[in-house]
Amino acid sequence: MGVIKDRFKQKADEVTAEIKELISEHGDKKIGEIKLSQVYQGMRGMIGLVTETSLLDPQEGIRFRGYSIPELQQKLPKAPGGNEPLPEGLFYLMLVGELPTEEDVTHLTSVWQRRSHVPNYVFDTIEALPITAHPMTQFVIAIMSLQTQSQFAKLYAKGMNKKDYWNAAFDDAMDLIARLPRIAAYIYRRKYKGGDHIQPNGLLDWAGNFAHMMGYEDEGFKELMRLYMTIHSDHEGGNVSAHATHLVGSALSDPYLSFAAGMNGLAGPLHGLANQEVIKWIFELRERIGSETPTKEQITEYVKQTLSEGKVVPGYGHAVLRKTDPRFTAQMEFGKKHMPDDPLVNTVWNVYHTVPEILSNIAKIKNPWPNVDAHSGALLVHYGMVEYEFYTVLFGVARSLGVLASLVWDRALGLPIERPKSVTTKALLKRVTGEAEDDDE
Ligand code: HAX
Repeated sequence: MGVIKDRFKQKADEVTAEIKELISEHGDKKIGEIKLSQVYQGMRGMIGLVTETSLLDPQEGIRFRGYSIPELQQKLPKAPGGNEPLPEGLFYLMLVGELPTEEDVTHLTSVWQRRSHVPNYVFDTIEALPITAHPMTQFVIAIMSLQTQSQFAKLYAKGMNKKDYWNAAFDDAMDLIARLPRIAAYIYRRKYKGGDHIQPNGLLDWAGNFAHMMGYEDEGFKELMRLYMTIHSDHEGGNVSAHATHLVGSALSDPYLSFAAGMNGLAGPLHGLANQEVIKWIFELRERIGSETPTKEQITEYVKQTLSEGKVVPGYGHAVLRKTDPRFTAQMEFGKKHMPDDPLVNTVWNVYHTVPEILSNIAKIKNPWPNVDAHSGALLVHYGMVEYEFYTVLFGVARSLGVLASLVWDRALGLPIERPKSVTTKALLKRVTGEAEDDDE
């Protein structure tokens, strides 16, 4: 067994014992009540699943295994000469539950390098799609074609003992994470750079190599990718991409099938696709006013028009957060350090100084503050990545770190198939009024 796998197994055994004891001592205790409105409103606030890798506080934002983003920036190993955390370190932290050493991170980089070979038929599958296909469609289909490599599926077909599920899930997760940057970079170069592909550089870290394969050699862009991959990796378990991965995995669908399900969810405009929508929305504003530097008044008018057309203001609002997303703040800090005078980045900041006041005056909107997607695109454009339809693929590569670490935990903890109870409106009515209905639900 590899070093990381060994450490994971030891930790998983400890946590399994803790959970067994917790359930046996406190299994009958109530941890909350469910209101009828929550049943209709996307189960908001309902505690219904366990995710060990990160926890989201509405006021403070995300903590990964207890660490905030600024803490991660301080404590996780960095690339030589760099300031941003290496995503390898965050993956180790989420998986093993402890901060990694420099050596652990170097080891993980080389493990992923070793596992990163993508079979040619995956590229052929991508090539079979029209070039106009959305990058997220190409990404999901490529992941599905790679599913033929699943160890979990092969071993299950042979008759795997349930005690070994975690082991096969672990190997699939590592292989998939190692290969995703190559696939994503291939899609980028195919769609936007005339199919002029770039071979991996075996000396670079996971995110640095990803930047290189997409054709971005600027050290600033590599640092951005390290930060980007870290802050987009996980946001506890209830968001659509994490929950979809977990849900599909609970049927013992292998990690490739489960992750593809999560990516289909990430491709929705209320979730990960919001990052492309933000830049599209700002580009449209610039085009409309014929200027790269919209004033506060022009932004106000544009926001009001967006709302009057029954559309959402992309990058603003959140199902759980009630303050500015610390992932937005981390990107703003990056912008202040590397590109304080960039006009698009400044527009993002002006939007930030304009939108919350307008949204706060709309009673139904629970959170007027920016989320992660409000900022990311402007940083990418600064380095020349203007093809905003590709942005959600970057998010998807990053998200693999959290949801796949969680999926390995799911199998190690022996979590069962997920199957909440659904009811009809008539059944609910009967439950709350006590009145029997004539026709059964
Ligand atoms: N602009 C306009 N209206 C908004 C809004 C926004 N930014 N945010 C919320 N609202 C509206 C909702 O559409 C909803 O209206 P209806 O009742 O008419 O349907 C109402 O306000 C109540 O919504 P809420 O309770 O405040 O928010 P939800 O938990 O239902 O939804 C969303 C959270 C993130 C989906 C929502 O804020 C939104 O659509 N934001 C814009 C899209 C976006 O940025 N998504 C990315 C979120 C972060 C993420 O997942 N990144 O990947």
